[in-house]
Amino acid sequence: MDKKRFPRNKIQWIWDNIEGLRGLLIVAMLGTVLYNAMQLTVPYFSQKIVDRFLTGDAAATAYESDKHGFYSLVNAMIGITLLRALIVYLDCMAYEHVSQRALYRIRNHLFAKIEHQDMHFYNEYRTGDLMTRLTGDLDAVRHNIAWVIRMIIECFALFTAVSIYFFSMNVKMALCILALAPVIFIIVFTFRRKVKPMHQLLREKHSQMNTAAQENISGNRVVKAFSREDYEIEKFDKINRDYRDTNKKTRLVWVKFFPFVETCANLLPVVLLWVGSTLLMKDEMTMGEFVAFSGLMWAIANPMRLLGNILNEFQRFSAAADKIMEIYYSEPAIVDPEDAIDHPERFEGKVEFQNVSFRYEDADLPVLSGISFVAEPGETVAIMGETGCGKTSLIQLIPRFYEPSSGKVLVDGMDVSKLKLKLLRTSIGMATQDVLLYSDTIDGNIAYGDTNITKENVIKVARVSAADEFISKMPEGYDTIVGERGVGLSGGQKQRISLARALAVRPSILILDDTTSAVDMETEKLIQEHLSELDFPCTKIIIAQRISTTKKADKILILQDGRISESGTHEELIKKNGYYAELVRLQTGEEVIA
Ligand code: DUT
Ligand code: MG
Repeated sequence: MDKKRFPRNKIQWIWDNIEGLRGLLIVAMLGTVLYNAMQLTVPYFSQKIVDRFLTGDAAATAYESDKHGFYSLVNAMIGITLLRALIVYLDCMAYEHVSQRALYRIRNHLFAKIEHQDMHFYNEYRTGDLMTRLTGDLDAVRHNIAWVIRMIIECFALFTAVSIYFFSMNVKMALCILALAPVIFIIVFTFRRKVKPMHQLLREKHSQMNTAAQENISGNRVVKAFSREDYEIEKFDKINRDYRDTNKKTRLVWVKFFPFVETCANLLPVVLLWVGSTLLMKDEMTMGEFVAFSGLMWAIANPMRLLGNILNEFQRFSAAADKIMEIYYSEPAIVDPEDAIDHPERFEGKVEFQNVSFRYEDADLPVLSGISFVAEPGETVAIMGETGCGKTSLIQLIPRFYEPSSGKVLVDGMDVSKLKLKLLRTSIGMATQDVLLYSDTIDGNIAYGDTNITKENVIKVARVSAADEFISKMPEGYDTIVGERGVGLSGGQKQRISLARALAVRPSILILDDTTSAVDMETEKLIQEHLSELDFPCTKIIIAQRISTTKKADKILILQDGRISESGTHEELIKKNGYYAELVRLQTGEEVIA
């Protein structure tokens, strides 16, 4: 995404996210200026001590006649050093506090953004990449607030304070020392230009590595099944090596520039000695001033040396912030329309498709074309068709996971795109084709859509789904914790829990996508019977492959190449002697009479 499209720049973005702590950050920044300015005091007092007590004509008697003056200077030096340490401590605490709060806030915001995204977003972004944004990238932002900002201020404050002090002491000497500054700036800014794309690349490699690890961990069963561990380890090694090399290359950019900066920094004492001794000899500078210059030379040299590191870290932040802001400012395409229709009563459950066509955003050809049908309230509509014909795509248009390219999907006569999304989706109970259960108890999984549901009702929907029996047999019954993605359950058991979860919300529209495909025929028959006797009105849209599941439906739709090729009841379709009749022949082994 083009970063110009972000409504705020990076600094404004951070500013937005430290609301409530902006005062503290400003105080912290002033604190940084203060403790750096305080660096000057020790050399200042040293200069006074040298000039008054150690050099000059009166030096021999000065200490005896003004012991008090001597010790107050020494005590002031000690006092200020201790005070400075305290300020540095408080200052670091303040930056840490602000950065952690900003991090917390941005992380929550990002998570909410990701949660509200539409299907298109999830098709586009890989889990590993999103995880990188939520972890490594965010840490770069924290580091930027806690360290980079502080260091930038530190360098500038120190450099400026020392420059002013130098000029106030001795203009000639100051000019000679600071003459090197422009050279440093040229070096550092050339470096910045070179290192910027490197950090973007590095960030990309990091994300690739996380994605590879994440996919391997969640897909380890496939790896094991095909005994591809060595292959995956080798593949990961390549990505890891790639990351290492990019990391090294990025670090090496500074190594190329460093000798120049180092030479400049090392030239400073030479300049001091050379020019300083000339000025001393000409009596244009006191010994105390010379000591002060010498004692503060590091305050000019250090910022020079640190600049590369600071810029490196800033570029790392910049690359990470681009990635985070992309999500931070992203908006899902499917949102509540203005004046979204809220519908306080329960939907009757009429579902209507009016000449609907649909194409995935990244695909050339439409998946569905000219789909029209009506499911009256309480009816059961079965959708059949060979794999990949568009069944799942079709039902995903009802809860508005995707938007049709043309035509309309209506619920109770209202266009779904005009309805409040939350209302629409809470009225639909859906059991998706690949079942995903959470690492929670079975009870918690079934009650996912309605956390206020009573225990009796959980058991009731589990009975309807023919799940109660196997759940009761488990060691801890409904309190048994199922692992990530439902580890510990069979495919058919997972499907039945997923059906119970869909039923638990007592939906007006129940959508089942191949939900009983892994359940044995006997149990499936039982489920079908239970579904026809639900104690709440409900329109059912059922995708299935088995005739036994669909036979009793009020309407059967046959999808072929994204179009409805046949529709009608079991008997009507047998009479048509088309795809459905062929399916019956194949599945029952019986010759049906057309
Ligand atoms: N498709 C995409 N992008 C997606 C999902 C599917 O391009 O995110 C394509 C693949 C397929 C067509 O759409 O060619 C229809 O897919 P769908 O999942 O709707 O097919 P299905 O009828 O549900 O197949 P199955 O019986 O295997 O579940
Ligand atoms: Mg499907």
